[in-house]
Amino acid sequence: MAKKAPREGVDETRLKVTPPKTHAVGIPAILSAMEMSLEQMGVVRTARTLLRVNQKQGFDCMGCAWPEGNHRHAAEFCENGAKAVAEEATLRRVGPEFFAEHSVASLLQRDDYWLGQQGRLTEPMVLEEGASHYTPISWDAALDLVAEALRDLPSPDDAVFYTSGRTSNEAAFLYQLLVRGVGTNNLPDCSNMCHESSGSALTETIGIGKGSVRLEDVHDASLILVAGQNPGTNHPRMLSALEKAKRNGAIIVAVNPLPEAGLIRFENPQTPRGLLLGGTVLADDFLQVRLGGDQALFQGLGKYLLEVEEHGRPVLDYTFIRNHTAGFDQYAEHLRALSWQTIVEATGLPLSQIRATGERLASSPATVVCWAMGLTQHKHSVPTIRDVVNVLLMQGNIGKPGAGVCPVRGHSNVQGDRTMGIFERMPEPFHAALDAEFGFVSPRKHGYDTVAAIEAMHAGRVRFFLGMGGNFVRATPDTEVTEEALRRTEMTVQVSTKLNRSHLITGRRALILPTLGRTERDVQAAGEQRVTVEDSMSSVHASRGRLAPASDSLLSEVAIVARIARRLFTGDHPLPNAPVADWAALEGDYARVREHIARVVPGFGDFEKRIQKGGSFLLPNGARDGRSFPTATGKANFTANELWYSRIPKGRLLLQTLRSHDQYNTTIYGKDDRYRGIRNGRRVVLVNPDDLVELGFADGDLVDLISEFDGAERRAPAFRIVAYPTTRRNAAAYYPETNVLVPLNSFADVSRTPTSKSVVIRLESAKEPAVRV
Ligand SMILES: Nc1nc2c(c(=O)[nH]1)N[C@H]1C(S)=C(S)[C@@H](COP(=O)(O)OP(=O)(O)OC[C@H]3O[C@@H](n4cnc5c(=O)[nH]c(N)nc54)[C@H](O)[C@@H]3O)O[C@H]1N2
Ligand SMILES: Nc1nc2c(c(=O)[nH]1)N[C@H]1C(S)=C(S)[C@@H](COP(=O)(O)OP(=O)(O)OC[C@H]3O[C@@H](n4cnc5c(=O)[nH]c(N)nc54)[C@H](O)[C@@H]3O)O[C@H]1N2
Ligand SMILES: [Mo]
Repeated sequence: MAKKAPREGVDETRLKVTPPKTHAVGIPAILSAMEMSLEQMGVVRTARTLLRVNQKQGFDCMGCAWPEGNHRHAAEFCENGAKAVAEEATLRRVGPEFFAEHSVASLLQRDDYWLGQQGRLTEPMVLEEGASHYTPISWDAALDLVAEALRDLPSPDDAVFYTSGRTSNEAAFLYQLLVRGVGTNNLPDCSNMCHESSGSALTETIGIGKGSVRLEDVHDASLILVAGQNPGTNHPRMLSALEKAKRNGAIIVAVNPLPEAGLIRFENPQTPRGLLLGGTVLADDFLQVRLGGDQALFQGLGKYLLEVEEHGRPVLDYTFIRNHTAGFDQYAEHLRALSWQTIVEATGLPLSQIRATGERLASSPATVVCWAMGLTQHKHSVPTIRDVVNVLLMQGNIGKPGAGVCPVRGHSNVQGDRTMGIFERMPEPFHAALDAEFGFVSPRKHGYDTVAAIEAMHAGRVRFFLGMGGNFVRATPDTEVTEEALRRTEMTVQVSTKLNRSHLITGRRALILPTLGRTERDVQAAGEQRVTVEDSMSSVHASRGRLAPASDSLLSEVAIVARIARRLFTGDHPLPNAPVADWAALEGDYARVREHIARVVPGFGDFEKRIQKGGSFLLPNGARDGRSFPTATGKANFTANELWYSRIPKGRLLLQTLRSHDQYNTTIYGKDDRYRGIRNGRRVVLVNPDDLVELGFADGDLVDLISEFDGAERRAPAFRIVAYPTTRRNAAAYYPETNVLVPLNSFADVSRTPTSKSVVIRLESAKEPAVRV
């Protein structure tokens, strides 16, 4: 039942399918996590590690960005959090002997799962031009190479600096300073592929690109809509908050093309009740919407509220609308002109169900809407999220207890990284404060986001790429194009904890710089260090690892950045316009970094004091704290958004690319997806049984997936069909295997997030038999 973590690959020809589960967590989850933890870490390390997850003096779990709350359970346990920890705290090692044994070419034959299972990186490694193998290199020599490459750039904009969302505030702050000191804003990050659409829509409408709720608001809400999110797998601790809300009387409505287990029933491992009695039924209603039908749904909900109001039953909060918002009349006009028939067609939902949900809203005094990738990765994601905001604004559901917008972030510090300046177009006040603090002039020209960075690399306009964490080549769309893009650079550098494919698809020269993970002790000149992170609800707290580092040769991310900066900005030949900082002191004592942050980033006054003894603090949020909305109009903005939805051509399906229960983004823990009943394989495509009949295929058939966009075809070979209760004409398959199908030039309007949840595909009988990797 529970899965192991073998070193070898999995033979996917032995794939098994059983009916999907109707509930989440419970005993199987604990067993699964414990088994993987014991395999990877052994008994003592498992106990020591899992007891420290999300405790006030412990480390922040890397599993997700869901907040911890003030009252912590003895083991703030979550299966997938435990797996994320085991993946990092593993006792397996990838050292120089490993690289001597395996050529890059042979490693390229392995899949993401196998690569990740080999263990932690231990030494800096270099891949010289034309070499077949990585070889060891000293830290000094490696960092000299990086500095030389950056000094030699014809223009600072010829370098790209990626960030993934595990990087701490301290490392991220120094990193963006380094990059801006080099002279560019080319700071693409994982957020570009993730919640960028949320940030774009929320900044325009409520004046801050973050959520407006605290954890207590979720507990106290009367109605919670969970749209485009699979918390049972990706934010398991959120289920506890939903359960609590439920006990307080909340109604929960799930909006999803898939009947996801966690939303249907939840067995809370923290309470005996959850383990013994079969758990809580979480979702009162399940709206099985079409992919990309959410904009229509929210416009429909707005239309319902408006109609009720206009029939004489007061459901809108006109005091709020008058005092705090702009644009209501145009929005109402737009809703009146919209036909119910269009809404029904676009959502695929019965009118009665939309109206019943409208009625739930009408009678709710406080509503929260939560969402994740199901809303952010479509062409019309930004207008979709604006329409979520519209509905909440109608009833004054922003900036009052138990109500608000709740974009649920993914990576544990992705929100903090953005607060620290990891963004290709930070607002002017940030630049001004940075310049004043460090006595230089940071560049104002906007940099590349992820899509632009790949395009520029592909066009041969980028010489240097550095990845601060993450797995750029697997996380990004259009795998073949992206791989070619990276190969066209002069040098690729990856600061990483674990081996992944981004170490294998390289520029002419490549470096692996192994770094400390969150679970590990970080000792510097001034002693043991803490770092800080910001969760999905803008709460900042410290994180401190306790385990012995995976190897004596690891440097922290802070140290790596500081040492590159010293080489570039100090000594006999500093780069012109260098930021002025005592880099050695910053490396030696992260409290010194926090002093700078406190002076540059609003809301971090008294930073050091506020994170003492496990303390946390909320960053200011005008929308949440005082219904003040720093937008262009000075008010919260209603927006009238043209309704858009996918028209799927005949004989085609719309594919969403999503996560299984056994992965963390591009890190594959195993090849099972327990809740969806899939074992022993990932190359599956979930299709509605009626569509299979129509298309002339059957469960178990092996097919190629072919995406069609702008006249170009992309093929992902050999996927096994699984008949699955997804919405008609909507298919699902796992990322990253299907990234090859996501076109680079298909991205969301405004936010430019790749449309990973809406790829038009057709199925063809497989040309080749199943691949064994
Ligand atoms: N264990 C684990 N935890 C994780 C991660 C992980 O990979 N593994 N990743 C982390 C990261 S970076 C992120 S961003 C989050 C991701 O968290 P999620 O967003 O939950 O992740 P996905 O698997 O992409 O799931 C998308 C969900 O939206 C639904 N969906 C897809 N399209 C639509 C649509 O058009 N409308 C609606 N209403 N629903 C739709 C899908 O059926 C699915 O349930 O999780 C974070 N936490
Ligand atoms: N098709 C499709 N594509 C997607 C998505 C999708 O739903 N569909 N989702 C998108 C989303 S939401 C996201 S967030 C991105 C994720 O994109 P990334 O953040 O780039 O990918 P991860 O898989 O999280 O990165 C894993 C790697 O990070 C490194 N790592 C782990 N911990 C640390 C650390 O503490 N420090 C450092 N330096 N390195 C570390 C390890 O080497 C590991 O191999 O993918 C996006 N791509
Ligand atoms: Mo994400």
